[in-house]
Parts: sequence; C-alpha cells; structure tokens
Amino acid sequence: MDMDALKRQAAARALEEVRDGMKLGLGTGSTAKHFVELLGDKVRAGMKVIGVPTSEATRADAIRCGVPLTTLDEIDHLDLTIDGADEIDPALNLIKGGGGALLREKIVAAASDRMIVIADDSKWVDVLGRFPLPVEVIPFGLAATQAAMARAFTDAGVSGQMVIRKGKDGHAFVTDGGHWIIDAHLGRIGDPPRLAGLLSVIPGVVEHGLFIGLGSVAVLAGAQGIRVVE
Ligand code: ABF
Repeated sequence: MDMDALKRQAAARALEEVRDGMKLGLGTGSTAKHFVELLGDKVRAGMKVIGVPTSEATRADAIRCGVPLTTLDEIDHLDLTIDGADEIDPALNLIKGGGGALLREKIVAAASDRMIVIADDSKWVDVLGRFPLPVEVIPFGLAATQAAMARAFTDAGVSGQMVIRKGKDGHAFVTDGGHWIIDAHLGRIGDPPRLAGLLSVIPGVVEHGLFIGLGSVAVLAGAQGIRVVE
C-alpha cells in the first residue's frame, strides 16, 4: 500500500472520533489534508461541525471541501484538533513544522481539549531529532538569536547545524505569520521537554516545533493496519 493511502486511513480513523457539534482544529500537511477532505464528505452528509484552520493552505482546502470555518478570535476553545506530525515518540512528544505552519498549529492545539495526531507509521521514532527541528524566528537580530539557540542546544546536551529554510524562490521561506524558520539538524534529542523550555525563553524565537504534552492520541497507519497509541 502506498504512503498516501496509509495517510488517508489514519485520517479516516481519526474522523471516527468527530461528533456532531464539535469545534475542530484542522491541521496542515498531506495527512491533515485527507482529514479535511473526508470531513467535507461528512458535512455534505449533514454533520454539523465548525473548524479553525492552522494555515492559509488548510483554509483554502476547507473552503473547497465545504467545511464551515471560524477563528480563535471568534471562539476561544476547541474540542478536538486533528493534525499530522514529522516525528512522534512513545511519550507522544512531537516534532512539527516541516510544512512551516508550526506556530498556528501550536496555538490551535493548545486551545483544544484533545489532539489526535495522524500519520503513517514511518513518523514513529524511539527518540526525536532525526527530522530537523523547525524553529520559527523573527528575522531581526538573527545572529544573536542563533547564538542563543546554540547555547540552548549545549545546555540541553544536543548540537548540530542550523539552516535557514529557503522557499521555492531561493529566498528565506516566510511563514503565514511573516517569520523565518531555522531547521536545526540535531540528530537525537534526549530530553525534548528540557530543550523546549530552553528555546521558549529566547526572545527572537517565536515558537519551536517541539510539541510537548499536546498530543492526546496518535493514529498510525502501517502495512499491518492501524495502531492507536494513547
Ligand atoms: C504538519 O504537516 C506539520 O507540522 C508537519 O510538518 C507536517 C506533516 O506533513 P505530512 O502529513 O504531509 O507528512 O502537520
């Protein structure tokens, strides 16, 4: 079975947790896109839900699929967020942000009672860090921010190269919030909560892609079927 079919299976399993009347956080990425499409089918069949998209790309998908939308300016709380991830560890700590939407994804996840992480099982890892950690930064004072990040890495017992993400035009990739992303190639993050705490207090860091304690359930689709980890 191809990867895309696995992603759709994970999305379909998560859809079983959606109830009429729910306020939903809608994730970003190819797996979350399957979820939005399947949710659109349910809405057309009469299910009443409302969604908050985590990116402009997901907003466009949701509109195309007929999913009613609101914002976290109009409502302050969500019942459930369904989103993908780049890596998931056994404590359900996540690396997110490969798609560049980590800031809105984290705001939406933190406003939700529960977050279901949907993925093909290649995203499951013993230790986070093989996937480069995205860190969203303010362009102002970049060298100082990178120096502070390097100190945080040392304090957390990790090290590695920091690469400013480039867009298709060859210039720095700009997020929906107007910021840049530094991808930190750390290899192995032994203590994700510690690194998350150290990065969070750096003034030039807007947000980082370590999601600690936000994932409630992971739905992993693999060749052997679906695995649900809580
Ligand atoms: C978003 O999309 C991200 O935080 C993560 O970077 C990515 C996962 O993408 P995909 O589902 O395409 O693998 O959820």
